[in-house]
Amino acid sequence: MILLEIKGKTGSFFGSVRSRIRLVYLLRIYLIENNIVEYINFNTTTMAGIFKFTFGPWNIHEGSDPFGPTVRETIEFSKKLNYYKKLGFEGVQFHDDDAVPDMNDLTPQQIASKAKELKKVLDNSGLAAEFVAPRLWEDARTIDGGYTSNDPVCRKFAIERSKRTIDIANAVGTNLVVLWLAREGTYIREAKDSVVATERIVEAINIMLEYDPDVRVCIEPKPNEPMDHTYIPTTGHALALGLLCNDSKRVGVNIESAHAILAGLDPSDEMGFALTFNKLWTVHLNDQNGLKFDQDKTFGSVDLRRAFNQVRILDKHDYGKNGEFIGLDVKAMRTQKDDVATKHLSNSKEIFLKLLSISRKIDDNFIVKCQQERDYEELDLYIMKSLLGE
Ligand SMILES: [Mn+2]
Repeated sequence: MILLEIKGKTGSFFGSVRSRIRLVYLLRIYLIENNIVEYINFNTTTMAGIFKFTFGPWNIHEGSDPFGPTVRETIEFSKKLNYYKKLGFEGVQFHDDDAVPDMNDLTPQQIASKAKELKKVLDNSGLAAEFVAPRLWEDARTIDGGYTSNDPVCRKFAIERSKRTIDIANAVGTNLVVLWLAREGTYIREAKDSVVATERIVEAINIMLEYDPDVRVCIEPKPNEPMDHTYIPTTGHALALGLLCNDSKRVGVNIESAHAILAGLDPSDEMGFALTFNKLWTVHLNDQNGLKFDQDKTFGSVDLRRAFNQVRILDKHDYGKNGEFIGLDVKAMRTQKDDVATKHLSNSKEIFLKLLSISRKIDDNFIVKCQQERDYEELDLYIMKSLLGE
C-alpha cells in the first residue's frame, strides 16, 4: 500500500537510480508523517552525490576587463593542462576554439583531425573532456546574435559552427554540448521579434539534435550581459524551450550560480527544479556579489550559506551518479599576481568539499523535527551554527 502511494508520487521518474533513492526518501517521509514510525535515522540514507571537478581553460586568464588591458602573462593551453591534475581536477570544459584554435580557417576534416590530436593529449594527461561549447559571441558575424540574428547569413554561420562544435565533442570523447546563448537577445525590445527569436533557437537546437543522434544539448541560462535582455534568462525558460525541441529528452541545462543570482533567483532552488526533471547535466559553480556584472567569484566567497545549499541539494539528490561533473566557472581577481593566479580554482574546490563535509554531518533528524514543529528559527540557528563549525 505504502509503496503504491509513493510510486504515484514519483511518477514517470520511477525506475532510475535517482528515483529509487528518491523513493526511499519519500518512504521515510511517508512513514513519519503518517505516524507509522516515530523515528527514522535519516543519516543512514544512501543519498550521496559523487563529485568530480572540471574547469575551462578560460578560467586561467590574463585579467583584462572592459576598462583595462591584460595584467598577467598568457599561459598557453598545453601548459594550462598541467595545472588540472595538480589542482585536483579530473576534466576540462572546452569552448570549440579552445579545443581547435582558429577553427574558422579550417575545413571540417581538419577540425576533426585537430580535435582527435587533442583527445590523445587529454588521454595522456588522464583528463576527460566534459563538454564543448560553441563560442559564437566573439565572431563579427554574431554581433547581433547567432541563432536569432536578423541576418540569414549570420544564422547559417552560427548553425554551421555549432555542427563543427559537435564534431569536436565527438572527437574529444563527449556527447555534451553547452549553449551559453550570449548574444541571443536584444539591446532594445524592437530589434527582434521574441516569438520568432524563440522559434529560431528551437530550430537551431533541432538541427544540432538531428545532426548527431547522440549529442545532448545543455542550455546555460543567463538573464543579461552582454545583452540588455536575453531570450533564455532562467532554468525554467531553458527547460520549457527544451520541450519544444524535436527530441526533448536530449536537451538539458547547465546552471551557473552567478547567472541565477543575476536573475534574482536562488541557485540551489534552480538546481532543485532542474534535478526534479532529471535535466541538471552540468553546473557552473561560482559566486556573485549582488546585481552587477557577471563576477565569476570563487565559489562560496560571497555567501557561504547560499553555496552550502547548492552543495547540499546536489548531494542529497545524487548529482554525479550518472557521470555529471561539478564544473566551475570562476575568475581570479585582477589584482592576483601570475604565480598565484590559479588559487581561485583550488579554493573553490576546497570550499565545496568543506561545505559537503558540513552538510553530511548535519543531523537530518533534527531538521525533520524542526520542520514538523514548524520551528524554522531553531532550524535557522542550527544551520548557522553548523556553518560556523559549532
Ligand atoms: Mn558559465
